[in-house]
Amino acid sequence: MRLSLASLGILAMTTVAIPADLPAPDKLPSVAEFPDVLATRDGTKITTKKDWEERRRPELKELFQHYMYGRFPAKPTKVTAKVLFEDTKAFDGKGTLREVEITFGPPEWPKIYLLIAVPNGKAPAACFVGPNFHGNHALTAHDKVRIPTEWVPASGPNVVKNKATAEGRGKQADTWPLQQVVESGYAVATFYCGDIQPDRDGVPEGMRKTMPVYKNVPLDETATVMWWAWGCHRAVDFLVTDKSIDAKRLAVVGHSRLGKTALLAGAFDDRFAVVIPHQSGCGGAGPSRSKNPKAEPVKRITTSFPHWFCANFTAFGDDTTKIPFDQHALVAICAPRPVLCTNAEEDQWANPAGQFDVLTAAAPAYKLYGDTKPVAAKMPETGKLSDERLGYFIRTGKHSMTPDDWKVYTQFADKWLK
Ligand code: GTR
Repeated sequence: MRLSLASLGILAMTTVAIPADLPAPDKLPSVAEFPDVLATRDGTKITTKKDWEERRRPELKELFQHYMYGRFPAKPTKVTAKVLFEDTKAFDGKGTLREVEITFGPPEWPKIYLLIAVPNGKAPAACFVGPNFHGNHALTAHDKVRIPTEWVPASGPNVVKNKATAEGRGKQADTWPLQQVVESGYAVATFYCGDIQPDRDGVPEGMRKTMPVYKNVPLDETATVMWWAWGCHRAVDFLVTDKSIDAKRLAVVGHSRLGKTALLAGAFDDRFAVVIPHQSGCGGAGPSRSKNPKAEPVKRITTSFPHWFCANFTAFGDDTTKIPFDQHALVAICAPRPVLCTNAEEDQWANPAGQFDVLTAAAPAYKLYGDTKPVAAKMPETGKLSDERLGYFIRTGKHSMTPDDWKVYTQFADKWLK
C-alpha cells in the first residue's frame, strides 16, 4: 500500500527546499576535527552577525536537515486549542493545572495533549516546555489528566500491551516535578512525545503517517527526533496565546532522546529563549566525532534507533569524519540564546566531557553577538553550575532526570529568564 499524500493532507504543509548540490554522504570530504562553525561550505570565513544570520546559520540548518534529522516540516496553517480540564487549586492551592488539546492539521492528524502547570499569582510566568516519555498521567496523580491512547513503550509505568493504564498515574512524578517547579515560580508545559510520533520504527502512525512511508522515501525524510521537535513548536503555538504564560520566557527541556529533541527544537525555533538538553548524548549535544570510547557512537545509535534520524545519517556508518558539521554547530544555531547541557558522571554513554567540547566549539558564534566569554575555560567541578550563556553542569549519579536536576534548570533560568 502506498499512502496518498494528498488524501493525508500533506499538501497542506510546505517543506524547506534542499539545494540539489549536496553530495551523498560517502562523497563528502573527511574532516577529522569539528568543522569550523564560522566557515561556510565554500570556505568563506564568517566574521559578522549579519553574515552568520544570512549565510552560515541557514546553511547549517539545511545541512542538519539533509544529513541528520530529516526535513523540518513547516508550521501547519491552522492550530486550534480546547481546554479539557482546569483545576485552579492544584498543588495545595499554589498553582493551576490544566490540560489542553491542540489540533494542528487535517482532522485525521494526531493531536497534542499539553499538560500545563502554572504558579498562581505569578502570571505571566516563565515556562519550561518539553516532551515526556510515557504520558502526562505518569507525571501527576491528578485523576483528570488524560491517559494516552497511542502506543507507549513497555518500559512505561503499568503499561499493559503497550497501552498506558490508570495504574501508571503519578509513577514518574519525579521526572517532571510539577509542584516543585511551580513553587519556584515557573510554569511547566509538557506532552507525551508519542502524541506526535510513537517511538518505534516503520509503523505508519503519528505524524509519520502523513509522509510517504512505504515507497520512494527520500533519504532526508523527516525523522522521529525532528517530529518531536516540531511537536514542541506546536506546543509553543498555543503557549504564546496563553495569558498565564510569558511568551518571551520559554525554556525547552528534555531528557536523553528527548534532550536531543530539546536541542533541535531550540535550534529551529527562536521562540525558545533558553535551551536545556539534559543528558542528550549522541545525536544531541554529544559530539559525533567522539573521543570517548565509553560514549554511544553514531553507528550504534543509527543501528539501534534507525527511525530517530534520516537515512542519510545512517549512511555515515563508522566514518563520522565525513559528517559536514558536528553538534557544536547545532548549539551555535541557538546563538545568542543560552544553552545549558546537564549531565551525570556515571552516564558516560551520553559523553559528558564531549558535550563540554561541543559548547566550547560553539562559542565563536556567540562571540559574534558580543559575548566575549560565552563558555567557561574548563569543565566545572561536579555539582557546580557553570552559568555562562553556554552553561554546563555535571552531578554524581546515573542517567535519569530528577528533582535536583530541575533545581539546576531553575537556577539557570533565574539568571537568564529573570
Ligand atoms: C539509549 C540511547 C541514548 C539515549 C537513551 C534514552 O538507549 O542509546 O541515545 O537516547 O536511550 O533516551 O534514554
